[in-house]
Amino acid sequence: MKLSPSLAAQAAFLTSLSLSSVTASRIPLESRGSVLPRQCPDNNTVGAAYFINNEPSGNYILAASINSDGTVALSSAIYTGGVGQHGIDPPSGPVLPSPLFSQGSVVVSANASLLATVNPGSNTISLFEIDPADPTSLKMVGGPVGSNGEFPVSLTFNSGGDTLCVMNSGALNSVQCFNTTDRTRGLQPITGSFRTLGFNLTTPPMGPPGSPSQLLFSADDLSLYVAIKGNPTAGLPGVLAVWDVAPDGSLSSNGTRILTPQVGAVPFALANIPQTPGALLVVDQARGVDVVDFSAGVAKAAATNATEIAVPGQLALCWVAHSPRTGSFYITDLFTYLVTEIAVDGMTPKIVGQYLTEEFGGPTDLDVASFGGNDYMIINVSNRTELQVFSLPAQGQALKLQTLDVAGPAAAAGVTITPENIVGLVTYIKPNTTQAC
Ligand SMILES: *[C@@H]1O[C@H](CO)[C@@H](O)[C@H](O)[C@H]1NC(C)=O
Ligand SMILES: *[C@@H]1O[C@H](CO)[C@@H](O)[C@H](O)[C@H]1NC(C)=O
Ligand SMILES: *[C@@H]1O[C@H](CO)[C@@H](O)[C@H](O)[C@H]1NC(C)=O
Ligand SMILES: *[C@@H]1O[C@H](CO)[C@@H](O)[C@H](O)[C@H]1NC(C)=O
Ligand SMILES: *[C@@H]1O[C@H](CO)[C@@H](O)[C@H](O)[C@H]1NC(C)=O
Ligand SMILES: *[C@@H]1O[C@H](CO)[C@@H](O)[C@H](O)[C@H]1NC(C)=O
Ligand SMILES: *[C@@H]1O[C@H](CO)[C@@H](O)[C@H](O)[C@H]1NC(C)=O
Ligand SMILES: *[C@@H]1O[C@H](CO)[C@@H](O)[C@H](O)[C@H]1NC(C)=O
Ligand SMILES: *[C@H]1O[C@H](CO)[C@@H](O)[C@H](O)[C@H]1NC(C)=O
Repeated sequence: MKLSPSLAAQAAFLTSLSLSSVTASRIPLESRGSVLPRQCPDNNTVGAAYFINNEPSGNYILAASINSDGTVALSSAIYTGGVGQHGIDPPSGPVLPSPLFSQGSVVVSANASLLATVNPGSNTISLFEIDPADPTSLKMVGGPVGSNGEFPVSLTFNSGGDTLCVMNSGALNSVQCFNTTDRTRGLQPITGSFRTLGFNLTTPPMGPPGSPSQLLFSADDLSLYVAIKGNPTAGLPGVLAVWDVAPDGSLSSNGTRILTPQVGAVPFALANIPQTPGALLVVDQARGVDVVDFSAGVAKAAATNATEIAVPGQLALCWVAHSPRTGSFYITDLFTYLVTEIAVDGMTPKIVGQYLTEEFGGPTDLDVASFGGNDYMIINVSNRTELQVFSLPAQGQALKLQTLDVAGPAAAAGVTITPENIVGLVTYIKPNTTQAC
């Protein structure tokens, strides 16, 4: 197994997370940031991209339309019925643009045309129906419901969209699943799906080190994965916890905890690998990218080391999205401003490209919108309050298409935007969209 530079060095970085340390260890690289010329005679709305402002005064979903040429435009703001909150950054550090230390704060089920968001300051989650004909229009289903824990930060739908699970990362850190099928009453807790994580955390939690990161259904819906970051300076390993999911939606009473070093020190984001059934990609803030093999069961996965690669020069490698068209995973690094493209062959990850978002940009959450034979990667560029769109015509060939200012339009619409609070980025494409240009 290949390791990135010394864990102690990484640990020092993680506890300081100082913004001024950024330039020192940047690696040189090519920028493919040229703007594509576009021809698009019939430029309609084909979908939407969503994120939340996560404000303590009121949590709003911001919806941007996605046009058939891949560009995005801010369109509407929808109240979630709850409030946002920022986790506690290291005492000596600045307030960071990663308020929940997580991936999956806003999620979509294309299958069920549903969107769900966390309200971290209310200990609730909210469910919305997406209008397939006008995806920037959302209708709340029932009302916000308790997350059965404190400081909810990550959500996951199963593939059918009839089950939604939430992970709480505060003093009461836990997992709870809900049935989404009652479109009148809204989310109904599933019996036997509450599990505590058992970590000694505060509300709001301190992070990023030591805080819960993400939960995710396996591709076959039979397992639920949870990633919790280690804290190298406190000597705490990262953890990947796994529960079996029964047909009635309940979770097994036994879970398995896979400790680092097998899965790395600071797991931040998870993704299923479609081309390798049972394989899970783990983005590790301290070590690079791991691929964990669950195809022969949980016990075997726990006993086998992950296949790991380091991403040279990485500083805060955190968020991941998959492109069906290129088959690659795209991973953002908050402090190098790079997106790293990873291809996975069987169990083996390899770097196939790196792209600069923008100097001092600070890319965070991202998603890939796939329609009409084209894929577009939409990235929240935190330090600029921007969305950036890249076209993904083929592996290794991401091309910057658009940079959209978000602060101006949001302020004009009267929606409060505090840059370091905003979080999440997820897309929805209208069913049967064949048009692209
Ligand atoms: C497509 O529509 C968007 C939003 O109206 C606009 O910003 C963009 O320039 C249009 N693209 C083309 C090629 O007309
Ligand atoms: C949609 O749900 C059905 C039924 O659960 C499932 O078979 C299918 O794979 C799902 N599609 C996606 C894209 O997840
Ligand atoms: C929990 O963490 C606090 C510090 O945040 C510490 O004072 C306390 O002893 C810990 N409790 C346990 C049971 O480890
Ligand atoms: C729970 O225990 C059963 C029986 O030993 C085992 O097959 C299964 O893999 C375990 N599940 C987890 C998530 O540890
Ligand atoms: C969800 O609720 C519906 C309607 O009550 C029921 O048919 C279905 O079995 C439930 N699913 C789960 C996973 O509990
Ligand atoms: C896993 O990695 C550790 C540390 O690098 C090593 O000591 C151990 O032998 C490896 N185990 C397997 C099963 O490869
Ligand atoms: C944010 O932008 C400012 C101004 O360009 C820059 O000085 C600062 O280093 C940037 N912060 C990060 C985290 O990139
Ligand atoms: C999309 O296509 C599927 C299968 O071709 C069809 O069943 C469905 O009705 C279509 N949906 C819409 C909204 O046109
Ligand atoms: C992206 O999120 C960060 C916080 O995580 C925020 O600072 C930034 O303004 C966001 N940008 C957009 C376009 O939403």
